[in-house]
Amino acid sequence: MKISTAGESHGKGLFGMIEGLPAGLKIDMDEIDGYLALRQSGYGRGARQKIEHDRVEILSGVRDRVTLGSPVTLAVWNRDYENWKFCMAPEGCDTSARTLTKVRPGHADLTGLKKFGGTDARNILERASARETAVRVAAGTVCRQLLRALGVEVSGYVRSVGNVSDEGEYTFDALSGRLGELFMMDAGKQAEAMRLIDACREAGDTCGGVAELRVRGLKSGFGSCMTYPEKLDARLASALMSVQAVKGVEVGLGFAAASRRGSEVHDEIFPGGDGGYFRKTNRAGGIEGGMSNGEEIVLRAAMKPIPTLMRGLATVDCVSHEAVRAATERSDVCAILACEVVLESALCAELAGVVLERLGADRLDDVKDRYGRLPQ
Ligand code: EPS
Repeated sequence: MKISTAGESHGKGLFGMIEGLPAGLKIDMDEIDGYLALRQSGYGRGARQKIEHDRVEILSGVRDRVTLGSPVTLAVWNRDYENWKFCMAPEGCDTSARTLTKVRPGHADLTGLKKFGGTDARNILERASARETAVRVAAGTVCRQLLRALGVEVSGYVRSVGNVSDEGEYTFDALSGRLGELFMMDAGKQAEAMRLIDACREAGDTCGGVAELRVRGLKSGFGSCMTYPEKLDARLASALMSVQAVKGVEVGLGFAAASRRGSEVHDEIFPGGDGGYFRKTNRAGGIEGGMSNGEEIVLRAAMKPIPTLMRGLATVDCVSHEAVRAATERSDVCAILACEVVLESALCAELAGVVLERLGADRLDDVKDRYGRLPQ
């Protein structure tokens, strides 16, 4: 399975193509729209989300809500394009309008200009913007539906916002109780996090956070210890790191494992009654030797603060070469909830690819049959 996306933040829309989905998968478009709406929500978001009401349109690969086995093309149209087509239209427009030359530290602006040429960072930021993640969520939700057909579920929550951190441990079932404003689990912590976001907004600043992702129901043996590119942890970390603003990924105990002794890290194995095995702990986060071991997969991803600060950091205007304050486009103060939704989607997409590589991808019934015959 291969997924590619296209589209600019203020262009006509965002587009995605999924190749290699099996025929026979029922597509729930309401669920896709539901995740698109979730991606737009969360405490600390900016004015753009009041303009957009993201919905998916399926352009190919699906007939009467069931996949055909042909490439599935998805579109999420930008309502804001109406306000931008004078300077964004592919058919011809005024490219001297809405230029961005006061490049933002931490954004793709300056490095993108060095790489692709020119002095208008609009040409860079339009694609680098996290607006692209709308169609990633649409494609990821299709993949979520494929995984669900096999009994594999993906969920997650927000563990921290800035320096407000929840050190609790939660069961997979408990995650359905994540709180609406920031997807945190603890109401007290979430109230504290909201106060932090308010303080950042007042100071013209931004803040990031950490999301925890979980996968339940994935059988053992996905990924491989035999070659580097097949290692499941490497593949999932790569998928999560590809999400805008993500700066770190942990699997299971992650960095904390390095400061503990082996006896406090590895999950001891016990004989199960039916000739199987069981563990009392899951510090490995469900992956050993680059393969799923049948336990829940546990991943964490750290999002940096968004680089568009309303107070503008020190920078250089790339036309005048004078020291200035960075451009201040409208901006989110904190988008950790949106990032969590995108991370779940990126995880669903990568996992669906891993599963189909092992089980084939012509007909969903065959995929289900083969999955059902695998050991736990
Ligand atoms: C985003 C849309 C963008 C930004 C944000 C995410 O809309 P606009 O640029 O029109 O305000 O709000 O993008 C960025 C964080 C960024 O750095 O570009 C969205 O839909 O998620």
